[in-house]
Amino acid sequence: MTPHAAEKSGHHQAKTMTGAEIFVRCLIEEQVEVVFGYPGGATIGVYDALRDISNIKHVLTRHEQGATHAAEGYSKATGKPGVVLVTSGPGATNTVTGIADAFMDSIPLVVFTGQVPLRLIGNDAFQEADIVGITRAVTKHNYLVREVSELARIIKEAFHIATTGRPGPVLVDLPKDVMAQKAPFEYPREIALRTYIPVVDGHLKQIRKAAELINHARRPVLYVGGGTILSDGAPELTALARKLRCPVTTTLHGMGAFPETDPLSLGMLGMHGTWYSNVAVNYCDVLISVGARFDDRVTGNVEQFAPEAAIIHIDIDPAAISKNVQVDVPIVGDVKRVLSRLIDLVQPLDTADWIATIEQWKREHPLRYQQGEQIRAQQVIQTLGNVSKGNAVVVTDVGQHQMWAAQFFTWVHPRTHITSGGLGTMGFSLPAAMGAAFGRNDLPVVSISGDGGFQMNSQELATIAQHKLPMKIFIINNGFLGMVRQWQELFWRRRYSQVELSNPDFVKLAEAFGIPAMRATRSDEVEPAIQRAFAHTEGPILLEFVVAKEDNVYPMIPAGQSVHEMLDTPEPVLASEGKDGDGTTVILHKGKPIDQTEEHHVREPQRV
Ligand SMILES: Cc1ncc(C[n+]2csc(CCOP(=O)(O)OP(=O)(O)O)c2C)c(N)n1
Ligand SMILES: [Mg+2]
Repeated sequence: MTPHAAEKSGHHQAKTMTGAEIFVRCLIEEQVEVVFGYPGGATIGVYDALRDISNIKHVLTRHEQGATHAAEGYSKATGKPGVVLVTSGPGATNTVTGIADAFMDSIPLVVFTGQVPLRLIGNDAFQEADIVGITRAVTKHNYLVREVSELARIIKEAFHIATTGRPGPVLVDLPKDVMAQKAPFEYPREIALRTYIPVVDGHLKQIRKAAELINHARRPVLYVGGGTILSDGAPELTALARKLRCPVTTTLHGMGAFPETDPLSLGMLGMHGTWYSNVAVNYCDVLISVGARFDDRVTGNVEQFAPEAAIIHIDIDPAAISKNVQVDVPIVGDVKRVLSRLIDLVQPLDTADWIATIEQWKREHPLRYQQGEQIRAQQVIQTLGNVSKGNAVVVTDVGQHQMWAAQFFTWVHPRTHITSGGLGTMGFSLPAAMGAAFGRNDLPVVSISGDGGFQMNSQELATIAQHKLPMKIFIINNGFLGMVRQWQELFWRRRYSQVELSNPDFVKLAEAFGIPAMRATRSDEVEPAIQRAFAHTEGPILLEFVVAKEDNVYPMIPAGQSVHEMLDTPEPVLASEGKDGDGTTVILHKGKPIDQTEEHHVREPQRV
């Protein structure tokens, strides 16, 4: 039989069913386990078809934004695509922030939206929104299904496009009448997209060029982004760094790709990165960028970023190459595959001098904070790291607490750090952590929000309580939109404008949802509270930490500036963790104490 004839006869045998039934069958074919959604008039038929399906769990969130962020968290924690189903009009527009967030952070989502019947489209029908038009700029691709006979092919393509190449969100708009029409169902086995064929194997000539550069490096740095984790390339990256003896700095999304317990780790770079990672990038002679995109929060002033370095850039997305920073050796391909080839072509390097210089910088400029009776957010995060030993999925929101979490937790595993990096969406953490908790039960899931961001999606406490998800929900309450307050303090002469918050009683709020909750207000209450939260495994628990109101995140490279304008932590680096005159203690993070008699200036590395 010719393939064509086989297809034809297949169609003859295929069972005829409604669009709604086809939709459900397609999800089963894609092995979708969880759908986050919210029903409405335009999707009532689809929800009817979902009702009797037991192998797909539908999670009814309390807001469509919650559904989209939950799907993102689920995807980031598991590596599987996140699936969302909402109704037309407001249901669809409520997903836009989450879709834009997933687009910026390359998260594979397939978002299904209900739509008014085809003949009403463009008529300002009740609950009509042109969601395909609205989301064009924030989706990797989107579809309006016009014929029920196209539905299965479109769904197959949507999952393929979302999950391959540089991952991203794909939206499929489902008109109500199309979903009621009938067609024979057969799930396509092949994808035929002539204009979409991502390159996964890097060009061997380019990989050889990169190896040549690396083999002559004296001061190399690996600059590692989220693409490394998305490609499951963390083991290859770690092996490469150790073979080369090359220091590793990660972006906000790269954290977990390389264990921070390794002496080669420099922690995060960029605006709120460690002092020594930014200085190392400034002096490096070869910068190996792996699945990172030279975001402005990393580079600051691009003219002065890694000024002495030849730059190698490994990325699956050809559009990301030389977009922000001109690179010397681009390699388009999947990080995991490119690294596994590169590793055989490079030799161990003599980086002993370089590493000794960096060690000195680490001693002189560690991450640190001064601890008194009042709680500081840094203490909460560091204690969480110690109690969990890095064995937790930590989902942060946006603001100061997000940066402190990046700095003061010790990240060791890929897919344990989840945050909104590209879009910077307040309100992300609670629903994203909820999604992660639906996908993972091997590790505890911790949501950390500021008092501002928590209130943006706190309605999801109801979903969390309903499903008794064993989540630990932390609120870092500083009574301020802290990050904006910090900028107003530092760059707007402390003219505070609309940054002070009058908050509800978060403990009572949690209790109203049936979630046990505790408040800590003194530094000696932090560890016991976190211990208690980790001992509580039956359902969710919420902890509110009342922290210093006006505290700043350091180091800081002001926006658009360079490493030369970096503000280090103003607090002293003491020789030991002793009590200071004012009853406070200086606590270092991942840094060894130094002898205070040493001079404090940037030691320039020897150039060879
Ligand atoms: C949806 C949204 N609106 C506004 C902002 C701008 N913004 C960035 S950080 C921040 C303050 C966050 O305050 P909070 O949640 O209390 O966290 P904190 O900085 O105090 O830790 C604001 C308003 C944003 N990132 N997202
Ligand atoms: Mg706050």
